[in-house]
Amino acid sequence: MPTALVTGITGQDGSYLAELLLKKGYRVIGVARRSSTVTFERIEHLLDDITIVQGDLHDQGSLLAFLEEYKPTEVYNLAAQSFVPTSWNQPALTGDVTALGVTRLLEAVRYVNPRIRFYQASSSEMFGKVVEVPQKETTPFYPRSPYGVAKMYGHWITINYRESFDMFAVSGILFNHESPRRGLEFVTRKISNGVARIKLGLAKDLHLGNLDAQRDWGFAGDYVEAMWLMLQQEKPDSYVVGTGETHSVREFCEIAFGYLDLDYKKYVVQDERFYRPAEVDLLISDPSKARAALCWEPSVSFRDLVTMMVDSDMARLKKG
Ligand code: NAP
Ligand code: F7E
Repeated sequence: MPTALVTGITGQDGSYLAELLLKKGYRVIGVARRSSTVTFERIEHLLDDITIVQGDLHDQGSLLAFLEEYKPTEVYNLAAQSFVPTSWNQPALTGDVTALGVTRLLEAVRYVNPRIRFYQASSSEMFGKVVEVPQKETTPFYPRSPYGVAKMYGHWITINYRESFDMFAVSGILFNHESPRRGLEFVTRKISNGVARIKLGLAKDLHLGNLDAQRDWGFAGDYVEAMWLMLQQEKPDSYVVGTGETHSVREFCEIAFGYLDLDYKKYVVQDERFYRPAEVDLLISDPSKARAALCWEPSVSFRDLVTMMVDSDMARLKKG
């Protein structure tokens, strides 16, 4: 039975990846940081089948200890301070976890067993103020937030360890991916939850920032399959993963509200508090390399993603 270790197991992607790995017959070791409240909401249904170890990307010793104890053959580094606006409020923490944390984990892998296959969760936020449309593996980066800058460091240190130490270190440059398990502060889930609350009479309006920002949004369940595929290739590499389509926040609102027979213009309030000091206006992927090399295809359309998220929030709120 192969063993995979996943950091960020309590996050959106960690939960889908754990499900996928279990289905494929892996023993799954999930790294969770200590917290005074329970953070296992997304993986509660998996707790009998996975092993949770306490660790933190700030803490080198904890990373070494669980690699030595569980001897994984694959390590997926999904842990990060991943919310872009927080990265302006806590830029040093974001750099420490999202950038330097990658080095700590790579170092631990190098010392314990450099043959371990390593996945780094890189991000389309690195493209930022895009210099090429659509964006592919060779597109130069121009990050627009401390988060984007930190992810660039993580991306390059992964490539550097691949080249310096001949490690199987892979960087997946994933475009936005969403699901009913997305954190409530990200715009897609904020909208699906917001519209459901309005429909059920629990809220009167929804305050959002820039409605014109465009993103290449896919379904998270599809994207964890791409992560796994990257670690099954003959050689380590970097891959862009996205749908190749882009949609605005406004379009997301139109579909989400329209699906519940509401007109978003009557409920959405544009609120300066949710604008960013520097915006990423347009992201759209060219995922040709991943499609050809990994035979990876997204399975959920934009419209189905929006309605899936609205349905899920409606059902959850109705249950109380
Ligand atoms: P998420 O839901 O925010 O999950 C982040 C995970 O990191 C959580 O499990 C969190 O634990 C953990 N974490 C935070 N700080 C940590 C620390 N110091 N030590 C150990 N664990 C820590 O993010 P996601 O959407 O699943 O994304 C997974 C990864 O992909 C992240 O690295 C993200 O930056 C990257 N990414 C995401 C997207 C996307 O669209 N979702 C696109 C490209 C790249 P707690 O539960 O304790 O907070
Ligand atoms: O914002 C606009 C906002 O916070 C998307 C992370 O997973 O994907 C995510 O980062 C867009 C931005 O995601 C609100 O200005 C408008 O243009 O959902 P988001 P993000 O910043 O794209 C990348 C790939 C990652 O790697 C990150 O970890 O929506 N927007 N109004 C808003 N955004 C939020 N959050 N809230 C609003 O009210």
